[in-house]
Amino acid sequence: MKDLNIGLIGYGFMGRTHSNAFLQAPKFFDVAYRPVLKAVCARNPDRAKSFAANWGYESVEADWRDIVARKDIDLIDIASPNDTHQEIAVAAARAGKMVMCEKPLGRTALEAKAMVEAVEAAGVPNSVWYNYRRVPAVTLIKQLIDEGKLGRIFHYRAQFLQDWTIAQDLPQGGEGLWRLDVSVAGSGVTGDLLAHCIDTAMWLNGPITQVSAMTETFIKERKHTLTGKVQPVGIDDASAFLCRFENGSLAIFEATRYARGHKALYTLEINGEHASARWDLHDLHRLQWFDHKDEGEVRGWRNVHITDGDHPYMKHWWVPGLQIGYEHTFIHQFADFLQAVHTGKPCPPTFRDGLATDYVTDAVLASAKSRTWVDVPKG
Ligand code: SOE
Repeated sequence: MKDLNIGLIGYGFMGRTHSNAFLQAPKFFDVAYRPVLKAVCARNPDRAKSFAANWGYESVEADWRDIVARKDIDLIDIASPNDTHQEIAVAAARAGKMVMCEKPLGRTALEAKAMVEAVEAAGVPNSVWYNYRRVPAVTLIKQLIDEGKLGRIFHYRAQFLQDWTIAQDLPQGGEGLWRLDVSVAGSGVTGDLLAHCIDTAMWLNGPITQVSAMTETFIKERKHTLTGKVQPVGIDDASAFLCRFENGSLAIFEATRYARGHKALYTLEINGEHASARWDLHDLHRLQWFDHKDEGEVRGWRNVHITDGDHPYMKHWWVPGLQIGYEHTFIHQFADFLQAVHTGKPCPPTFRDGLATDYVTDAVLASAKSRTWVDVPKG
């Protein structure tokens, strides 16, 4: 089996989910490559060293340019804050490396476009970690739609609700809180949470053509961790939009970090002519399914436990009835990525798919600002 040498940039929450995927994928899936955790790069050398020791990275680099320049690295994985994505991805592609990147691809579609051009010009495998596509129940919804089980689609709705930024005295910026600093994150919940909902939605239901949005920043000033000064908050704390899909269906999306009591409640529902499907991240191994063809007497919403061997990805795990969780979505994506590299096929969501999502998030922010409907540019 050939080695596939990985250089990881960033060691936060996402660095951990990705590292776990690199280690687990070959243990559960038949893959053509042996992932080798060659190097990790991060700003804090002591933390980088202990991260490397914990996950089994062979070496530590202080500057991402040194990892990109290394001849013994095949894949650059970007798990660092959003403001670093473009520069690293473009340099990695130019150096002929495969590139995987945390979502959102760029802080703006303009950044994402440069990244798409770089990977496509270099012809290197690429993928964006929109992991929720690979929850087995969500993958199953995609299969059911593709099989025509829902028929014509009328509605799509999605929410991603959190409550971790309600405290007035929570600072912005720095490690762990860069998501609150607009210069680093690019936007607030639009790029962080709605982007997930949009990626899944366009995968399931096709392109979004027009949006009408509203956003709000509830806490206008926060102390900045790096400067120690109280500074204006530039991110959107809450974001909601209506939209139209190319297939004629209508949708409503909402994301917030101010929904007291909700920690990471991603829900989606799609309503078709014949059937409807619903999914909830807090119960991620279940598909809620309504089929109008069922006999009237027993017709109703079914709650299907997606743990059987014939459900997507599940034959690779335990035995029917035993469920899997959040971390497995990353393992699935990495196993699919290795298979795609082996067969020379793309591993969606590719950077081009990530750009399509960034076009929508840009349009959402533009619409909220202008208080008008905004057309989404075609990829
Ligand atoms: C934010 O809290 C966050 O960690 C996102 O950045 C992730 O993408 C999402 O999956 C969970 O929430």
